[in-house]
Amino acid sequence: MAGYVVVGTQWGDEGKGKIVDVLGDKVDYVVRFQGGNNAGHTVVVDGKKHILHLLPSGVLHRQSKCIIGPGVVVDPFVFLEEISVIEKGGLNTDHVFISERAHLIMPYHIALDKYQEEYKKENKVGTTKRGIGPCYADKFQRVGLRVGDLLDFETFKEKLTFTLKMKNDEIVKLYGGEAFDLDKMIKDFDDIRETLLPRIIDAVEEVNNALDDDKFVLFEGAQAAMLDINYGTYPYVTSSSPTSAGVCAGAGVSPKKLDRIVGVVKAYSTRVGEGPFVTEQLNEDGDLIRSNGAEYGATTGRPRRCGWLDLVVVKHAARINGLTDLVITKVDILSGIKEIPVCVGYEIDGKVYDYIPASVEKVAKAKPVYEVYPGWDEDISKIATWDELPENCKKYLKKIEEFTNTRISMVSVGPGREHNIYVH
Ligand code: 2SA
Ligand code: GDP
Ligand code: MG
Repeated sequence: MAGYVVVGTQWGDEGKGKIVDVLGDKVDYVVRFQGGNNAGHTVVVDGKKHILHLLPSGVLHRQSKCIIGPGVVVDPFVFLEEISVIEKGGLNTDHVFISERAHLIMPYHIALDKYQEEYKKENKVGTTKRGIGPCYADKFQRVGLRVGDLLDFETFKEKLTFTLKMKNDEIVKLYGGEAFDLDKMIKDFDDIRETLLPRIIDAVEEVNNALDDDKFVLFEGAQAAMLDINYGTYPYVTSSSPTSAGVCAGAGVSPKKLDRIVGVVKAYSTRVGEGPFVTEQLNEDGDLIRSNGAEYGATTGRPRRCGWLDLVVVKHAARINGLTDLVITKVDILSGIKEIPVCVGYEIDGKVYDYIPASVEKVAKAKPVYEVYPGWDEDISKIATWDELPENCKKYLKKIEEFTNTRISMVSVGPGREHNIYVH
């Protein structure tokens, strides 16, 4: 039995998609457990770029079963669109399934995401506007519709009739928006229902049986620790738990079944959306990282905010996830930078913290305490072994291991499947 978890340790976009794909030729199952099509996971195969939003990044490997798990929120129209793009690219998608328990992102969730962001004005979160927050809110308010409801369309219609009235009231009365038409929505779902039905499964049974049968199951996180609803910079977070604990809740598996918990760390920091970002570089250093690293949102195209590596953040992620391994990505992007600062503490009102305070107001006031590392000039993107890496690059990586007390098992030096250095 092997249960592996791959999670983001910063604010997302660390390269989780690439890492899942690299492991993908060995795994039997790839399971998403939280989030939805807010994710943008980029996989580059033979120079061709695939951006996955809802489908697990294992989808390009025919042998692994890909499961959209119970804790995911599913926009069924986006799902079918993504399936169609993959199939048009000549790949098969018969191995992709959705949990009965996953919640449906409905058209009114997408509308509400937009209305709520506009209403909040300067307090907006900077969401991807894919309906994620409103869908999770309905789940917890216990008025959500689930993928499994589509199996019995009469019940689906009854539930939708009740919920849509409630949602239309909010849209019209609070936001002055236009009400959604019930009959049209029923027809739109009826049109796609038959196509979806063969893919709807009891994922809790399937995944637990697979683990019991000694299969290799990879749980693919979306977003990251600092966007976690409980442990991120609340309220500038997403609405789910992108951590190893989220795997247990969102895939229905015991923590005892998780053998390795791999945290993906980008060699510098980026953030999309609002919220504090202690090492942000609003200057030519930040611009250089953005252009060299092509740091633009894989879902929305938004320019990502860029800054130096924040080890206080990565240590927080190591702790709350119980990371067993680190994978460091985009180390190649730092080549040519003369001196590379690394944040090892937060100074807040005269006190130095080596952990993330709970209060977002405190984090917003934090001044980074930096250690500066000498850079390297060499292009490292063709390097295949640890020994060949420039000495200064090794020192930089060793600092990450030492500060987080977690071993590095892989270093990624380019976007392709072949750009990896295996360390242990
Ligand atoms: P949401 O839409 O409710 O989940 O937004 C809440 C916050 O979570 C952030 N978030 C993300 N941050 C980084 N990457 C994400 N995926 C895309 C990508 C983002 C994009 O791969 O680049 O294209 O803009 C992602 N998804 C959610 C979001 O920015 C809010 O701060
Ligand atoms: P994810 O959301 O964590 O899967 O990450 P994204 O796909 O949103 O963003 C990561 C970007 O960096 C993608 O364009 C990847 O192709 C690219 N990438 C991943 N690893 C590396 C690497 O080691 N070096 C370089 N240069 N690019 C990488
Ligand atoms: Mg991404």
